[in-house]
Amino acid sequence: MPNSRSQGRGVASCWLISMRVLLLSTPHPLEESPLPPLSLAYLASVLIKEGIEVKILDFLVTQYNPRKLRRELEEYRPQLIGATCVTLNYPIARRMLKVCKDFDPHIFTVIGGPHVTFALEETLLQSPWIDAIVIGEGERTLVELARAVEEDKDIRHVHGIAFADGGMVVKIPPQDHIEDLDQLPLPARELLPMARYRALDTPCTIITSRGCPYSCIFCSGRRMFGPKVRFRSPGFVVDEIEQLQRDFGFVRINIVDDTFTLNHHHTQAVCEEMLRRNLKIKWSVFARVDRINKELAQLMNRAGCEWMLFGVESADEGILKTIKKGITPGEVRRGVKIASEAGINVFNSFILGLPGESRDTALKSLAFGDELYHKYGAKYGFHMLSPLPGTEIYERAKDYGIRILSRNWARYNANEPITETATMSKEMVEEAMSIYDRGIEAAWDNIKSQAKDGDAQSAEIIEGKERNEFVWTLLQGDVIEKLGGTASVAALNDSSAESELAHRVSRKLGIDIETTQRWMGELIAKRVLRLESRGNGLRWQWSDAKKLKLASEVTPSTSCQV
Ligand code: B12
Repeated sequence: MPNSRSQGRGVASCWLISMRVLLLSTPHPLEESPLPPLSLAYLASVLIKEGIEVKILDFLVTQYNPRKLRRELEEYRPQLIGATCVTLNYPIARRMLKVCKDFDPHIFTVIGGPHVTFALEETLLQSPWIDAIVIGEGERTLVELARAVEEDKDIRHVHGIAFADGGMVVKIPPQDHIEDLDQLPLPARELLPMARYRALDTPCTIITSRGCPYSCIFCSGRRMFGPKVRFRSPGFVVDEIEQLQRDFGFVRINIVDDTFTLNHHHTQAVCEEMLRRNLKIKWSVFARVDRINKELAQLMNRAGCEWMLFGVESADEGILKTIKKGITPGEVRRGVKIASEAGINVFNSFILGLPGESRDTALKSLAFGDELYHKYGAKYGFHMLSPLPGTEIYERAKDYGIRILSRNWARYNANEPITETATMSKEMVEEAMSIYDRGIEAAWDNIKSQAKDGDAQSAEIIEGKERNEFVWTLLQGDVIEKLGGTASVAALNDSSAESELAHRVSRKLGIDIETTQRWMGELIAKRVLRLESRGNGLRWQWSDAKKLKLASEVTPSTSCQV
């Protein structure tokens, strides 16, 4: 059994002293487009429903360093800590949990998400400070686990976990999937620093179904949430969208279902409900080229669908067959045409380095992306194959002729070559990628020169990018937290306080004062940044909702058992 379990904790058996859970999101770079972590918001919501106290430390949009984490632990004193990660930020997640365990060996540490679910042995045996992995869908399991830890019970009774015991990994039988997703409370986004995401202008994530019936060999989706797709009721989905608009001020939504257009009846019902309530919100979805038709695309467009992302993966029919994608280039042309003619922006996503890839097939894919761009205005992106744990391509790499060159998970970011095929070396993958990159650079140079020639739209694109990098620096450095204190004299009127802050930020970041003032002014006008009284003084703050939801604020579902 893990160490902390056998040592026991004096307070655990009395629920008068509430169980405290801390959830951690793991940093990743701006290029990976940070979005509010839905996983943690869902996990927090079910814990709260059970009367368990929860706090989320979201290190995607706040500064992470071990000292800061230790300070938070000192203040919050959690009994259980859960971290989420994907493959590329797993190395940071495990180090964060080590900081927690070193801080207090009695804290029960747990990790979940699509990487560790399929890397049980390695995770547990190489990180003895991780007490358990929650496998797959996490809500039910985490509640059971938190109860077991709270009551000092044997965690062997908790379905859906794995832990190390005497150098062996014990895997407890899986938890049933949540059949009726409507039973889940709304994600507890009020515990997330949502104002920071709004400052970054990201869309807000929402999910309307879980599960995927397809068996693409490069994706672990089907095994993560099961092949049977479970749908939320359209009414609840749209209630949530309304809440995102009303309570959090989002104007764009990213629907993160594996395939939002899988079941047309469901897609149609969600769109019709949005139209019935006259929601003015823009949204994007992941879809499949073979799961779209003209009527549906037109309805989606009317309901606010702005972007549709298709996984095209390759232009080569043979490769598409090998990877079990179940689509043909002909279907891609048809799907892209339908969506774009309906007025939806299309983004086609390709993968370089798939089984059977050669210079010819890679060039064919690059040309295909270009063709669809010129015909339909469809944007496109290329990633390099990352053979992720839990995927068939990872487990049967040899059979597929894939040579895996690196086991450093941090490199599994799909932006560097970590595999080769018999006909496509790492260098050739890089070379094909550089053709794509050169295209992007040329497009960017074009925007810059148009901006120079006075084109307002191009200038706004450039300014938008720079503004976003500025906001990202503010967030990543906790700059407002460090510089936001205001001398009371200056704070007598808001505009002098604003100017004082802008000067400090300008000096700190080395950005000219006019630009800093303009960008800070925009954040203040958007109300994501505001002046608040703190103790005797005033302080600039991100306008986040309250961070801590106490168990006492919700109906307790249990009582003290002393
Ligand atoms: C939205 C999304 C993104 C967004 C935002 C990611 C984010 N951090 O929120 C963006 C566009 C930025 C993105 C980027 C990338 N993504 Co992405 N993304 C998704 C997507 C579509 C939805 C994620 C989501 O919100 N799901 C809904 C929630 C409820 O599910 P969940 O996150 O899995 O959480 C549940 C369980 O995993 C578990 N759980 C998770 N964490 C924890 C923690 C604890 C303590 C516990 C107990 C349980 C638990 O319980 C949760 C509730 O049931 C998923 C596919 C999918 N359908 O999940 C891919 C997915 C997560 N992405 C994936 C990948 C590969 C990437 C990229 C590497 C892509 C790239 N560069 O090409 C980058 C990596 C960026 C990063 N570091 O996150 C893979 C991850 C596989 C892996 N092993 O890493 C997925 C699974 C897609 C796939 N099937 O291949 N992604």
